[in-house]
Amino acid sequence: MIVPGSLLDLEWLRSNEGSQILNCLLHRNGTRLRQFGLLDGPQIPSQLNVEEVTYKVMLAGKTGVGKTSTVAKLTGTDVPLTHNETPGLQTSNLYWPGKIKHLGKTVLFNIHLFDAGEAALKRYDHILPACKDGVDGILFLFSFVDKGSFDEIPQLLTRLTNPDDGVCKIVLGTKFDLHAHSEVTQRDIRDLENNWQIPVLRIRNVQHSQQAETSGGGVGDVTPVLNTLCEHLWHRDVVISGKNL
Ligand SMILES: Nc1nc2c(ncn2[C@@H]2O[C@H](COP(=O)(O)OP(=O)(O)OP(=O)(O)O)[C@@H](O)[C@H]2O)c(=O)[nH]1
Ligand SMILES: [Mg+2]
Repeated sequence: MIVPGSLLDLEWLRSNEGSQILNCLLHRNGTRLRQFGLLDGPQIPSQLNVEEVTYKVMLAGKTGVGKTSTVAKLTGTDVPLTHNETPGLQTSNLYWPGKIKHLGKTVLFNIHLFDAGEAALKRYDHILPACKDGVDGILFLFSFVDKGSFDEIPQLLTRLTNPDDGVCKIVLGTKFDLHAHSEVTQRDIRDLENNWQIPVLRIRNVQHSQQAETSGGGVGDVTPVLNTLCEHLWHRDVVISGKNL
């Protein structure tokens, strides 16, 4: 497993250059990422010399675990308050910047998220191949308040990936705001990380306004998840291209 901060400079986002680029990606109030259309990507001043890289990432996990809510939280849209099964396949994209330490290069990660409802995946055979085709990374989701969803993760890992496929794999525990009622222990998480050599992250998919009241809110909530995802996607490219770190 790679050490956080070994490839991406995690402090860089707070630098002048980092915050200038981040501001181009955020809403004016600075609390969430902005949506961009197909033909109107972020306008980053050309003198900042930013290279854009595109990745496809799918979300997997039991129904109701929070895949659609996680996409909303990460992309800066409204998190659904109730569970509506995702009907088929939904795609969204987000931009997140990073500074590659060993190259001193600034990169804009353009991440396409593929979110399929679990019921639709079971009902239609063609959805899973569409998600897996050319996929660079998979986020495996479980909910802290549903042990069953955690116990399904190894099965999902075996079903969707193999150790040599080069796909970047990250496990994400949702509903961490309800951790007082958690059915998943720290030990369960440590064992999963050690057995599969995969990082396990945590996310609270609560509305930005709710979150702001409790813990400062804003884009800071999603920064650790996005940094880790980008760092692992970049690491995968480094491994695939056989370059030394
Ligand atoms: N408190 C809390 N609720 C959450 C969190 N994430 C998701 N939820 C709630 O969990 C329910 C299900 O979330 P969805 O995102 O629709 O679940 P899904 O995995 O997309 O489900 P399918 O589309 O059926 O596969 C919704 O009521 C969300 O509001 C979280 O981090 N905290
Ligand atoms: Mg859904």
